[in-house]
Amino acid sequence: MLYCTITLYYSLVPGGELQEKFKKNHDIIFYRRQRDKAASQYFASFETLLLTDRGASLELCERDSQDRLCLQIRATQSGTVRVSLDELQPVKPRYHVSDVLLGELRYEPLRVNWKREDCVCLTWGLGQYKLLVSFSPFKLEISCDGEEIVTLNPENKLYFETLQDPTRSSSDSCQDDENRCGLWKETFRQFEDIKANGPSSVGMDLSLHGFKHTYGLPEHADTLVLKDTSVTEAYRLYNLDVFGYDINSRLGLYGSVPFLLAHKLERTAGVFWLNASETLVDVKYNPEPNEGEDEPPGKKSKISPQTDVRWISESGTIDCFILLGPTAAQVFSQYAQLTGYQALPPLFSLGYHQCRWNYEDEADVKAVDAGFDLHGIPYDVIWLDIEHTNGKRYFTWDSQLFPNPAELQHHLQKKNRKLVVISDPHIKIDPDWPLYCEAKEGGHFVKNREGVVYEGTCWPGESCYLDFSSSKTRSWYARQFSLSKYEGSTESLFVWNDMNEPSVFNGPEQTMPKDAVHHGGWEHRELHNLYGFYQHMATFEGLLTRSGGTERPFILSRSFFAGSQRLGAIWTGDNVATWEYLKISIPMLLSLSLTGIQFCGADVGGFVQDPDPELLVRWYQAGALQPFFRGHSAKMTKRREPWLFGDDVTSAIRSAVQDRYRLLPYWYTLFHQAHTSALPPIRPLWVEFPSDTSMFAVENQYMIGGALLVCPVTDPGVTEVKVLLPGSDELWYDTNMAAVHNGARTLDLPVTLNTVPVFQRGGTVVPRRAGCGSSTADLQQHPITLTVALDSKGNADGFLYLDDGHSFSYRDQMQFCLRRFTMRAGRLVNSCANDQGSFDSDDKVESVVILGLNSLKRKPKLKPGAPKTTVTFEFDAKRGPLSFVSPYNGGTRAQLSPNTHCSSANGSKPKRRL
Ligand code: NBV
Repeated sequence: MLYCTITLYYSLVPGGELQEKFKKNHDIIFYRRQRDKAASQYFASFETLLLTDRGASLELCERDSQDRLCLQIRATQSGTVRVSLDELQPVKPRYHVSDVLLGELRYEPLRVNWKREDCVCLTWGLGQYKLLVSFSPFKLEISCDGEEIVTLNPENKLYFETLQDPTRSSSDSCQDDENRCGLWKETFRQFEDIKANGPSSVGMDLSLHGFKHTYGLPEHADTLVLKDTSVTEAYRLYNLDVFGYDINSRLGLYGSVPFLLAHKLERTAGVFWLNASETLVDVKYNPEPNEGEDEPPGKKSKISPQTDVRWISESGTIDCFILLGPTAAQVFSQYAQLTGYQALPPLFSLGYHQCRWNYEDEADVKAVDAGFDLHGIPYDVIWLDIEHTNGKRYFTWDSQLFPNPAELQHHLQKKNRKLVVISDPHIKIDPDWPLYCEAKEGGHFVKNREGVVYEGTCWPGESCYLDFSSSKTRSWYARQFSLSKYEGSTESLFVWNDMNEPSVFNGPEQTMPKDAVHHGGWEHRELHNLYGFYQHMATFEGLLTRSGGTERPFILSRSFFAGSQRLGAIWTGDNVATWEYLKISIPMLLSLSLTGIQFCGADVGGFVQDPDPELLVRWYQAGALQPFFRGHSAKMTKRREPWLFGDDVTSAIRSAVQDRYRLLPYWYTLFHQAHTSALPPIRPLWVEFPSDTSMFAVENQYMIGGALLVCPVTDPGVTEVKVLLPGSDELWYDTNMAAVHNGARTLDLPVTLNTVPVFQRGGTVVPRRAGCGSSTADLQQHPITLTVALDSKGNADGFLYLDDGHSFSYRDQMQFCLRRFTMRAGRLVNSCANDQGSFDSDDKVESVVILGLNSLKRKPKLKPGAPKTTVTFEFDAKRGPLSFVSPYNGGTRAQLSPNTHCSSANGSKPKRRL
């Protein structure tokens, strides 16, 4: 039976009223305290300014309280400004987030550009950026070539609650001052939170000049463009297990990335607030006044729009990074230089995953596996949820249901398929279970405020929670994944970390009490949002060590933080099988992608409730176009393997999954790009069309890489969808119909149940496999095909990345191949795009489809459709394996026949292998 607390968002309080399980803004006392506080006045003094070769430091003093802060300003060459604030002389150290930033950054020396009594202007590098520090009151303005970009503390909302000595501070007394409530103790429902450090919140405001659109701050089930929170709840960043979460809500879900992006014509900027405690973010858009409203007619308004953002965290310090772009690509790269790049997924994990809570037993798993073969649907991974264990003891197997787990994995592995098993962070209290005893003796559990091991309830009943914030505990946990320790596991077993917010059924807001204590004596409140990140990190270490450091791990985690992209994949948790949830999955995944979490997906079909067949098909079609592609369903739902709904449904799902497999060379190339340059594989339209304001809020369509525009159907019973095709200079080729459309228009596209609207942008080359096989390993047998979609000048460009798909040899031995395909004036050139790599494989390009020859004004010397067209091509053989076995025919959509004639630019025949 499903544990009853999970279904209860609300519970009855005496009097029969419903009370919510999760806090609303007004229940969050530190947030209220900051919001209600009159503006503070921090002053700086020039005498305290210290310039070193790594930046500047300055002392700030609050006028009334005389609290003193230490401000550090640092800047990197790549265009990031770091502003850090901590108490100058704290009564005890405050928590600083470690393990999220990649390492020590390289800062530039700051120099004084000019100074006055009340301010100093600093600059660095080539001098285009300036930092104006005003002393009274303190403010910081960042500008580029005279244009203001961001102002910190424009409204004097900077507020740092300095730690007090508990023995000398007066206790809570709500009578004399309402704001004193909750300073040292707070009660929410039946839960008491004793604050060992008393009030410790930090907050600051900033203005983004000229910006009217902001994005990011996952995880919320909400729109892509952030809402103005003066009329709604603030964005809450607090990792919570919210079963069947509400949509259009700012309630914090399973993970948090405190990173916000802002975009306007000619600039994208980012703000990263590195703090792991509960955080609320208010966004306020200030539109520009209508021209002439405040100023004489005819005079252009000097007041530009601006967005005000206010960050408030419960504890820790202020460590705020301003990423200056100016392009979106630069912001992605600046952010990745801080928190890391997307891990390159093993190829199998980009295939389709089949999950259910639960596949009952070994026979069930084998039958489902066989079902995919029988129905010709490729898939790579089958998953086991919590029921596979012996009484929810992770790292064990139910001996009745899964008596031969290793044999099961070999059975799957013979078909090159993998098994993923769940491993949650709670550990059943069972003195007869060696793993529990070892963890207890090793001091690996989180403690309560009294200093004894904290106990909470979860799936196994009474449980303890591993303290992954300790590197010792992470290594201990990592060792549990070794093949010798984890009985029944093999190299083809991979891992799923669930419930790692952490979820505690009997905890406040179904999570761990904030006054629980971690390694080093840190309260849970300091690092709550890092808990899942740390479990993910420990599991990553486990799988990495298991292979002696040679194989790429695959781990799916529900909870995450900034930097989780380095560790694997993330999914959007317990969604519901309705059209609204299908729709919201797109902005949710785009927000994750913008904030670095690029290997992300949503449960296909919806986790809770039963989808009708049409919804299921549409969800597969949408899921096949999302980075992580997994069908999943809850225990209480009906079975929904793709072949259970009749031939039409099976065939539509088959075709969506097969298309995904054929497109994997493109996806893999995009992931290589994410891994090396931080560009997200799926991108909102504004990222590709930054100067087209009509794209800034589009969230039902997006780009896969720079080449494919997709518009999944997310409404029932439709026979037509409206597709926005951007760019007046663009051509868009309908990949289903081979029709070409001009950009800057809305297309009314007729659709059937089988239509998946995908358009290839003119000027691009998309690599695919010619067939799809039954798994990604099988897929490799098929040759590559290229779809060259010409732009209006007859040009096109694209890349293909190849490596062994599973190991780190691409990194350690440079065994990879990156090819570039360039079409110019009727000549297609296949050249090496990175000559540091070398990779031996049998891959070959078998066919080239050229789209758009007919629409060219000056046609290259190709005769569309002619059986023996001679086409010029050039083949740069430099250290790459890819050969054209049968180069192409020119035709608007002519598939190559293997014996088509060709000649190369240099007259030589292409070699088969390099
Ligand atoms: O482990 C059971 C489920 C899992 O299937 C789902 O994907 C997770 O998001 N898990 C949550 C626990 C409870 C769900 C009600």
